[in-house]
Amino acid sequence: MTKYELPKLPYAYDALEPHIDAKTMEIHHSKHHQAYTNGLNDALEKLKPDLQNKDLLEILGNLKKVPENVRGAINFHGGGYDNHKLFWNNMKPNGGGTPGGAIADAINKSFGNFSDFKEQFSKNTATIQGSGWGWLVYNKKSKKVEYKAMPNQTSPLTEKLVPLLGLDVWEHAYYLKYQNKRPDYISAWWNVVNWDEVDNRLSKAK
Ligand code: MN3
Repeated sequence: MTKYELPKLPYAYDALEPHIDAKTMEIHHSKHHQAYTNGLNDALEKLKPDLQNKDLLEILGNLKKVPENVRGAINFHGGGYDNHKLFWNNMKPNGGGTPGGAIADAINKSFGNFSDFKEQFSKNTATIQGSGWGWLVYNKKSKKVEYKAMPNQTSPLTEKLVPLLGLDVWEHAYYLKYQNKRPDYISAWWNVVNWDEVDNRLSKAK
């Protein structure tokens, strides 16, 4: 079986300063994401080769095929591995602003306009109870983008939704700089969103 490795960050740990501080990025990537990666490899080792060698996205999209005794671990660590991989690429230094192209059209169609989308996404993600993620996803059935809050590390893929843009609101993602002020972290995060990447993900999802 091929072991998963911690994906490299596409920028330096301090590249998202002052919005996301270097220490948080370093611990988040090198410790937390590493732990999900290790947990995923441990869980995969318990599966039979036919399932073990499947693409992770396919495994997450068909969790029922994973034997019950390993399903929880795949959901948590496999979701954690993929969510964080997405998260790093969803951000970039000097990001933010207003998106253009197909993603802008899709957001306007589903939420009315960008500012209403941003407000809804921020409010719903700020009020997630405990640990979880706020997501902008693509729903292949309705052919629309939607907002979806997910608990812990459960991937939107488990509900057949394609993740486009994710925001990690586990305390480990912001507590060093923002402490209990989750809404302040969310406001700052909009300044580092990589809209080109989100637009790319949408065109691949369609
Ligand atoms: Mn995290």
